[in-house]
Amino acid sequence: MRLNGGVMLINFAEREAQIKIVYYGPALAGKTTSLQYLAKRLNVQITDMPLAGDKDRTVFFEFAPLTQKFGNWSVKFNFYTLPGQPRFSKTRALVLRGVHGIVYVADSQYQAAEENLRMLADLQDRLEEDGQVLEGLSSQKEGVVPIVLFYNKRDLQEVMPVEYMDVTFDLRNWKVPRIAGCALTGENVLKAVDILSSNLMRKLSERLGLEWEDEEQTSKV
Ligand SMILES: Nc1nc2c(ncn2[C@@H]2O[C@H](COP(=O)(O)OP(=O)(O)O)[C@@H](O)[C@H]2O)c(=O)[nH]1
Ligand SMILES: [Mg+2]
Repeated sequence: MRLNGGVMLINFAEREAQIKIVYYGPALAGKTTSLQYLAKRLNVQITDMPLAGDKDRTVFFEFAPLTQKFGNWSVKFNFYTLPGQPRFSKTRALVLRGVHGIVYVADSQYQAAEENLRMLADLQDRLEEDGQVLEGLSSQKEGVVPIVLFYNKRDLQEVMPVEYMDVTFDLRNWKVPRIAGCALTGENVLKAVDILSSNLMRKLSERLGLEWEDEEQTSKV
């Protein structure tokens, strides 16, 4: 079932690379709101894409493409969000197929604590089915998927302290980037993508054998 899991789609003849980024996380955490802010700021269109779901249901998921120049290469970032209440794991697996990076949107409200962890475990399971693994969780070299944790809804009054959320995600042992923000106002939404895309571009440039200068190249993302 493994297609191009973890391996970037690179077309050397056309000097074009495609990178798939998925917003994952619990229902109502703010994935769609994040993508909407991103699309607005970067001036790209969001398309509702149909996906054949289970039991003849069609599930729609959001998709937004963003093309960036990188030297004489063209890099297309394809952003996807997990659909609303994806009851079927098959749907989640389909959206994830061929993913290169994850923005994990966690809801900072106390009542979401459990669901934040449950969907993260679900993400790991779905990736594992495709022979992939989240970064920082294994010494595996192939199929490692970079992730950034986005602690959303920091504008609300009653939210878990950031340090508390770090403990729930065991970030002392799991060395991945995290950033707190607010998808409604857009606070740190672009920053989260920037952290992830810098990581991905570093990997890509290693594969292409090119120099990669962080600040300069990703400032627009
Ligand atoms: N207060 C607050 N509400 C948010 C924030 N982000 C999203 N929401 C709200 O949470 C609800 C679910 O957001 P949505 O983006 O649809 O979640 P999704 O299911 O993860 O795609 C909506 O009513 C949003 O307006 C945020 O940062 N702060
Ligand atoms: Mg949504």
